[in-house]
Amino acid sequence: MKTFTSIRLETAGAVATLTLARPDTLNAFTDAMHREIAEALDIVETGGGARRLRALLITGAGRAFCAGQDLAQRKDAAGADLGETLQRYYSPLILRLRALEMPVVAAVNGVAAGAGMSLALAADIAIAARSAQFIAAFARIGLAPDAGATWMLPRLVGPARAAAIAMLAEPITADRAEAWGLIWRVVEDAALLTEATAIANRLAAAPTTALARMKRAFDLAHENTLAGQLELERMNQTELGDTADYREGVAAFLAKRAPRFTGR
Ligand code: T3D
Repeated sequence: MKTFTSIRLETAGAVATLTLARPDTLNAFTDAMHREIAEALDIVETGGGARRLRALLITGAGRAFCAGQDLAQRKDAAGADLGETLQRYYSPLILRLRALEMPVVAAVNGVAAGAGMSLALAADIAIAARSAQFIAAFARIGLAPDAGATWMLPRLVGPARAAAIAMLAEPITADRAEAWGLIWRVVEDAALLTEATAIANRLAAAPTTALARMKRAFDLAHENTLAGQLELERMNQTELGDTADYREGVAAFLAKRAPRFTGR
């Protein structure tokens, strides 16, 4: 597996783990880190060579998940067009994760601030250590949420909470994030990686194409009419009904045994 400087990419079985690894800056995003993440996603998307990857786990090294944009890179940014960085790095990253044909799990090991919070929310399943916090830090520095946060926040927690989370930019505890539906689950700090890896392994053994169609259907549901969504569901089942995993699922049910899905 390729070696990077600001991230790590490891694979175990069908699970790829991408670790943001700039712990001295709480894993803040630099342009170089973005480029490495893009390279890592190239590897993940193509299945990592001979071994076919079927789930992606994202976490952070050290005490944080990710503190968003590296502000040291913005010291002399007066007048700079920040929209360019969004266009070049953040927006493609979020779109790639949402379009990835496998489930994405975020293991939020510590603070997730700014675009770091957006990254966690872009996962299909986010689980957090009890000590983790979510901070929409953008307003603290005069920005509005980005990297998909304005799209994800109201959908996850409703408009009233989304507005307060973004405008007050207060830390949201992991417990509150779970209670509000921002994330799937909170676990004890020491159990985070074990639990997240177990979820990723479970997803990697699931019918991958069906999971990929689910994530697309859930995303499109926000803009579709009911009739449009019914049509999308029809197209999904047309495709999925012709997969080896569907045949295996039905055969396993009838034989009263556990299914062995291959992702095909
Ligand atoms: O610019 C564009 O391209 C537009 C896109 C924007 C996307 C965004 O993400 S905007 C939001 C950027 N992020 C922030 O505003 C968060 C900044 N960080 C913080 O507010 C705090 O660090 C935290 C609340 C996340 C954590 O606080 P705390 O007290 O636990 O840690 P700390 O002491 O503040 O940070 C520890 C170290 O990490 C410290 O370095 P030092 O003093 O030990 O050398 C700190 O400077 C560094 N660090 C933390 N966040 C960042 C950072 N360095 C660079 N950039 C950061 N974002």
